Formats: sequence, structure tokens, C-alpha cells
Amino acid sequence: MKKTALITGGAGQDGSYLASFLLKKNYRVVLADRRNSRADNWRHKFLGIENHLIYEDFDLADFDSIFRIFKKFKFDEVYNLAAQSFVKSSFETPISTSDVTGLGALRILEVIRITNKKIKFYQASSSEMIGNTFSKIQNEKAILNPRSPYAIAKVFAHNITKNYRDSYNMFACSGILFNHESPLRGEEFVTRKISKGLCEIKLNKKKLLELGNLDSKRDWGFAGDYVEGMWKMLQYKKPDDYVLATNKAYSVRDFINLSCDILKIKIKWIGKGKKEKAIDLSTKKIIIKINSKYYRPSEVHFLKGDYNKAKKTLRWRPKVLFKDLVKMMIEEDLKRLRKEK
Ligand code: NAP
Ligand code: G4F
Repeated sequence: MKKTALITGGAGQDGSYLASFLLKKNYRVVLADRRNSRADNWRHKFLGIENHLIYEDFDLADFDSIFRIFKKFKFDEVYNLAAQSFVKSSFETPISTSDVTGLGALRILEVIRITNKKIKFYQASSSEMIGNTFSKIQNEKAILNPRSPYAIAKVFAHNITKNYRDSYNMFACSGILFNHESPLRGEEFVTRKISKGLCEIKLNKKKLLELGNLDSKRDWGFAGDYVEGMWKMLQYKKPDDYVLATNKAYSVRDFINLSCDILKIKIKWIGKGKKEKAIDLSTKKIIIKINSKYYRPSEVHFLKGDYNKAKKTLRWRPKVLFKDLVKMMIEEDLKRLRKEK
């Protein structure tokens, strides 16, 4: 018998890689999204999976729309990936972010509790929940010090998932995932903004890239590796929470420097703080500068994840590391831009 999985937020980066992964495992895959989220369906087309999926319209803020999907299908596994996932936007839309990213998880847990407690549930928790920390590396026991409405909503979703596991004996897991990127990353996130922006500069389609805080450090992995970890959590004999990460941290500036090396753009950094700029040494023109509008009201400065528990228990490890990830993103952006007129 084929297993049936529901992925909420299936039009997004992780939802697309997870759908592709589950199809290869012979699952029947149902994706639930707001209709406009998959208007051009570019990620599913990129992965060649758009004709193999079942698409359902829904909104994580709308309990009835969730209930309707659970009445229509008999799910074995549910992956809750839908969220307002952009940290910066959560400062501008704190209430709707809390409703979707926080309460949304509870709506799904309630439907599972009412309809069929045997359904396995995955919640997309985040290293942003850890926020600012004094520890050099963070695991599942890290103290949570969230710094944005997004992170606070994720803490609620994380805790309510654990509460449903403990209270109702449900198979509910949270993956505390550190940043993971890919050529399918949204263009508002810093890695894709840099890879696409620098490729445009290289191809003379753009003159200047404006960014925010270059000093913040993240543990960046590849989304394709992380969706396998999500699946492994639901296959293990008992439900639990796991960190997925690479155990390495790099700054935004490191990401830029490596991208420039790959693109053979020789740059020199001048100035300090908000006056810092990067000059293209071959043209003597400024190609990167700071714009304060990309700073956040409160920043998470440093994240580096310890994935030892996932390694030991689930036999999961990241395969694509920083250098290859940046190369993969640059190569794909160059290819796409060259195809454009
Ligand atoms: P993503 O590309 O932004 O995907 C999230 C999806 O949720 C988008 O398709 C979005 O649609 C959709 N969505 C937003 N509001 C919704 C609503 N009210 N109802 C239904 N769908 C809605 O994010 P991702 O990178 O794939 O991340 C997947 C999940 O993992 C998210 O929950 C994110 O917070 C979490 N996470 C991500 C990372 C990471 O580094 N990627 C790390 C830790 C945790 P629109 O695009 O149309 O808004
Ligand atoms: O790419 P970002 O927007 O990702 P952020 O805030 O770390 O959040 C991502 O990872 C989380 C996991 O830790 C997820 F839960 C979340 O859903 C999302 O996927 O920003 C990364 C860093 C920040 O410190 C930001 O201040 O880059 C810095 N940054 C500097 N200039 C910038 C920019 N970020 C963006 N988006 N745009 C800039 O111009």
C-alpha cells in the first residue's frame, strides 16, 4: 500500500524538495497551499514533479480549509511547512505571522487529534527560536531567547507540538532546522539575494547590490539534505525533536567573498559599519553597499548547530557543505540569467 503524505506550504523551497523526495519513496503526495503561492509553480517545474502531485487550496489561518482536506484524504504523515517564514517581514506583520506561523501548527494538531491520532506529524521548528546565545554551538537543549515575532511564533508551535505528543500520545516531532538554502530559495533571503545579485552584476544586468548586516553568522546547509532528515524523524520508532545543521558558521560577508571568488569578481572592502562598501577592482566601481532598511529591529548575530543527536539516532548528516552550496547557487543563477533575454 502506498503511503499518503500531506505537505503544507508545498509550493515553498522545502515543500518542493520534500515532495520530490517522497515521490521517489513512492508516496502519494498531497500539497496544500494558498492558490497564489503556486501561481507559476516554478519550483515544481524545476524539479520536474508538477504532474505527479495532488494540489489542494487551503490557508493555515483557516481551520475549515484544513479540516476539509483531512476529510478528503487518509494521511499517514503530515509535514507542516507552511509559514510566514521571512523574519524581517514578521516585524511588519507580527499579528498575522503569529496567527499563521504559531497558531497554524495548533490548528493542524487539533484536526489530527480529532480525526485520527495515528497520523504522524512533523513541525518545521527553527534555529531562530534560539535567538541570541552565549554558547558556541547549539543543540536541542539550547535556551530559547527568540528575537522576532517570527521566532516567538515558532516557539509557540514548537511547544504545542511537544505538548500534544506528551498529552495525547501523538507521534509529533519538531525539526529544529538551522538555515538551509538552495537554487530554489526565495529571492528575499540573503543567500539567494547575494547569488542572484552578484550574477546580475557579472552579466552587466545590475550595477549595485544593497544589503544589511554583513557581520551576522549563520549555519548554512542545503535544503535537499534537510528534507531527508524531516522524513527520517517520522520513520524512527519514537517521536522526538532534532537539530539539523552543519556544525559550521559563516558570516554574510564570507558568503559574498566566496561568491565573488567563484564569479572571478575581484573586490576590495572599504569603510566600516554602515559605511562599508565593496569595490570591483577591475572597474573601480562600488558594487555592494549597506542600506539600513535591511537591518532588523533586533538581530540574531550567531547561529551554529550541533546535529549529533540526528547523526547518532537517525543516521542523518549534511552532504552538501558551504563551499559547494554557494557554487551550486551561483551556477544555477548564472544559467537562469543567461537564458533570460
Ligand atoms: P518558504 O519557501 O517561505 O515556504 C513556506 C510556504 O508557506 C510558502 O509557500 C508560503 O506561501 C506558504 N504560506 C505562507 N502563509 C501561508 C498560509 N497562511 N497558508 C498556507 N501557506 C502559507 O519557506 P521554506 O524555506 O521552504 O521553509 C519551510 C518551513 O521551514 C517554514 O515553516 C520555515 O519557517 C521553516 N524553516 C525554514 C528554514 C530555512 O532555512 N529554510 C529553517 C528553519 C525553519 P507564500 O510564499 O505565497 O507566502
Ligand atoms: O537570509 P535571512 O533573511 O534568514 P534568517 O533571518 O536567518 O531566517 C531564515 O533562517 C531561519 C533559520 O534560522 C528560518 F527559520 C527562517 O524561516 C529563514 O529561512 O537573513 C540571514 C542574515 C540575517 O542576520 C540578516 O540580518 O542575513 C542578514 N542580512 C544582511 N543583509 C540580510 C540582508 N538578510 C536579508 N534577508 N536581506 C539582506 O539584505
